[in-house]
Amino acid sequence: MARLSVLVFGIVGLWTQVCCLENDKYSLIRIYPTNGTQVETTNRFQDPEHLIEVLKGSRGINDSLDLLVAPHRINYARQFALNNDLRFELKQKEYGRAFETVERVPRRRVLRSFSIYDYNSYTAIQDYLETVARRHPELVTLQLLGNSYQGRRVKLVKISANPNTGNPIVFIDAGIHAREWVAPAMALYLIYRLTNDPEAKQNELNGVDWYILPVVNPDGYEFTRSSKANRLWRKTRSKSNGNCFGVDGNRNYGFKWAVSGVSNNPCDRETYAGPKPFSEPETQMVRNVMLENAKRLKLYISVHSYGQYLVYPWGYTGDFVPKEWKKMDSLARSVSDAVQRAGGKPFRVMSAGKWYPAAGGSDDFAFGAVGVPYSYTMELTEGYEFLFPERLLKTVLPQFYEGFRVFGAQIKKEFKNSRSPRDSESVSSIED
Ligand code: 0X9
Ligand code: ZN
Repeated sequence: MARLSVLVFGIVGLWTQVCCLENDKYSLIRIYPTNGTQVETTNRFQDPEHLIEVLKGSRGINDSLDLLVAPHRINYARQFALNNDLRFELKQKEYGRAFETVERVPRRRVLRSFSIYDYNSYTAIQDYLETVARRHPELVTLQLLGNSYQGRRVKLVKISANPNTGNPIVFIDAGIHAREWVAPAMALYLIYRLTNDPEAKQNELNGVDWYILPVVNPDGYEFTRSSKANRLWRKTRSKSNGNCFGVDGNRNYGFKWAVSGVSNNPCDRETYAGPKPFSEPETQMVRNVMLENAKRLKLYISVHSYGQYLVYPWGYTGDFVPKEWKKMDSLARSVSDAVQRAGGKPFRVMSAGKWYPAAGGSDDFAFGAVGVPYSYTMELTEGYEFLFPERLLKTVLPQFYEGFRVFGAQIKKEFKNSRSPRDSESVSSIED
């Protein structure tokens, strides 16, 4: 009998760990810290009964801790807020149902053809990239970077009107965080416009090469598509010693690794930094692109969601900014203005660490270790969190594109034909 009850409780425990998001009856609760100590308190929150799932940690003062809570645990969460003098908000009852109202269920679209304004499967995305490369061989090359942890092939899209001139490079990646679907959608739209828009050849591609990696973390991306229960997964899918999965790719880069804003617990759903820097094949691939192109790489942008932020180094600390901060800040503000002129919402612009300090991000690595002069994390969309409605992609992607055009124009103005003698030597030796 004792053994049976252990078994039953074990199964129930396991069920609650893996299945809780499946339950449509769970509510979304938000808890708001209003000072630094409260931020730390909120981020220590844990439910001993495992009936509350932390969806998102607080990223700073007035940024909420988001919880998914079983109906009979709402009072536990409320009490936690009361005890710590935190604002409590029951944001949405039966949050699970929201998934179906804002996004179509992935399964239903298996047989549909690819659309740039849809959230597409990784396979459909790969097929699209191959098609683009076939249709525009004079502009596009695909470079196989390697395989993800689960063996998915990862390809870099290189768009260049003049691959041999040694143009400055803009490198954009997206989708390191699995649940942030709008980011890969943005990267694909960028590829679409740069290769289809006749104006792009005259402008964006004139003197600048664009390297785009639309889905850095395909295993995580496919996991979030596999069921409603997994929709809010953030990390990679590598397996650690215990029974826990994944590393936060944006805490895994080898610059000031793990000095702030990370978890050391592999079972933490959000910010586990990994067993060592660059433990993940996915972050290794991005690192390699940066290092191989270090000299020509002038702008790096990592696309994420949510909240409309455009932030620059340092991310690992909010105590100071690099001496070059003003240039990055003012370019970000011009980008934001362009998006606004196109009808979009403005970006909040600041250093990432002033927003909330978190080390091991790709933006800090690009700027601090590789020496890329302009480096950003771009957080897209406001108002829908991670479930940005597919039907709105048509509206926002073209607006954001106007921001990317401003980025490109600045890189062209500042770096076109400004190769150092060493740079031209290496270019001519390639041509030889
Ligand atoms: O925390 C992150 O990794 C990014 N936000 S997200 O909600 N998409 O997870 C922000 C990263 C900013 N950059 C650094 N802290 N280095
Ligand atoms: Zn992210």
